[in-house]
Amino acid sequence: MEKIKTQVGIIGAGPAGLTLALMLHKAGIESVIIENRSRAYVEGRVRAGLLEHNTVEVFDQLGVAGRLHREGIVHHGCTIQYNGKTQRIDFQKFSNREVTIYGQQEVVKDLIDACLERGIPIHFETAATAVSEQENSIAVSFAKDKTGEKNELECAFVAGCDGFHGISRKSLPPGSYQEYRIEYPFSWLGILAYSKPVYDELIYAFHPNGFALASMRSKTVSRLYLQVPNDDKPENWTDEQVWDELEKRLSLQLDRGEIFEKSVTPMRSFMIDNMQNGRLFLAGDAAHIVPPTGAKGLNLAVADVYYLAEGLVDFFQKNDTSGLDNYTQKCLRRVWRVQDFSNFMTNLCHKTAENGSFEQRLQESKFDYLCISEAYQKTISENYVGLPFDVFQVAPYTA
Ligand code: RFL
Ligand code: PHB
Repeated sequence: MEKIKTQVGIIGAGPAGLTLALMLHKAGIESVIIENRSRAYVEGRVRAGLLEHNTVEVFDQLGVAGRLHREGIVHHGCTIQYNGKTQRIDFQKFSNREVTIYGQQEVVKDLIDACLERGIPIHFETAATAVSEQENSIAVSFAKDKTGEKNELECAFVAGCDGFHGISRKSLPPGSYQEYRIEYPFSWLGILAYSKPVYDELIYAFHPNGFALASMRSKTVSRLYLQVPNDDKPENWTDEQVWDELEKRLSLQLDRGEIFEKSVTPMRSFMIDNMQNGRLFLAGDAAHIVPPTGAKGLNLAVADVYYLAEGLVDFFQKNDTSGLDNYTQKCLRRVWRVQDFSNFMTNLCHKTAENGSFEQRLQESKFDYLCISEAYQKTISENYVGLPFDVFQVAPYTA
């Protein structure tokens, strides 16, 4: 049996776990990351693409944003479209902040490189199997894939950054949290294609056939999504059908290049209202999922670990536990804001009701109001670019 000791054990080498490890390292705090997948798998997983201003600032402070600034694409607005009518949301005018398009795979590659360069150990293909609190420490049991041998990581604290399907949330005592969940009756069919984006900024489009989103990864790679039924599969769609439907819903003629990735993602809102038990702290998708319409999941994961790192640094440097004590409350304020915004964007842009129904007319009226009201545009803008971290420093209320 292998036994490793460190100050903070981190389960999961996604954006949350990797960013936390780098923040702690900057403050001289040791950590070890345990990741059940291989490095190639984690670096190849296709997911998010849009980074908030806050997230880029964090990566700048950690000294990992060199390639991001060279290859990322800065956007100062986006377009919301309803039945072909468009309204631009001007981030610069309303929020004086911007967003950056840079694939999550690239973020993860940069973070892994930085961790390994800085001597932060990452154990790939190693699954955490249990978390157990001891008298003055906490231990993560882990198994190396092929041997099945039981090993232990002993730490002062554990950060559960192991995503929605991880073990950390399941390690919280039953009854110590309330769960909130919406399963939407639709999914996203997402493609990556060698196709020149014919649009400068993202387009979120409602169409009577359903939602479509036009995003990008570079000047030669487009990322596009279509609303599809929940039981739909990538193999149900030929490339030609995908392009036809995208062009129809976006009211655009696209560059029909080679599609090299096609997958279906279910849409859900999920969260628990407690992100800590004793020495175990949850962060990122382990504690909450948002539908991707607001482009918030990765950004929220980075916000969680920003607060968690603050609390851990205060503990190790000043023996001050207040940041850790308030961790859940600080995170939840932001999580609820992001849940509301992601749900709002989802309902605004997707086909959720029959065309011509009362609900669809209300949706149309929201879009109509959006075109008239700068106040409404500002509300969308400030949520979309991300509210600053310090806005959520103090818990506003106790439920
Ligand atoms: P992750 O990225 O899921 O990482 C968790 C890691 O934990 C590992 N793991 C374990 N390791 C050891 N032992 C175990 N028992 C383990 N169980 C799991 C996993 O292998 C994995 O490596 O969670 P994290 O770090 O919290 O990051 C969250 C983000 O990945 C996620 O929220 C975003 O991808 C969501 N998202 C978007 N977020 C944005 O901010 N902007 C976007 O534009 C955006 N677009 C998207 C998205 C997600 C999408 N999909 C596919 C869900 C678009 C899509 C289509
Ligand atoms: C993406 O580029 O993958 C992306 C962008 C914005 C979203 C969701 C996904 O809202």
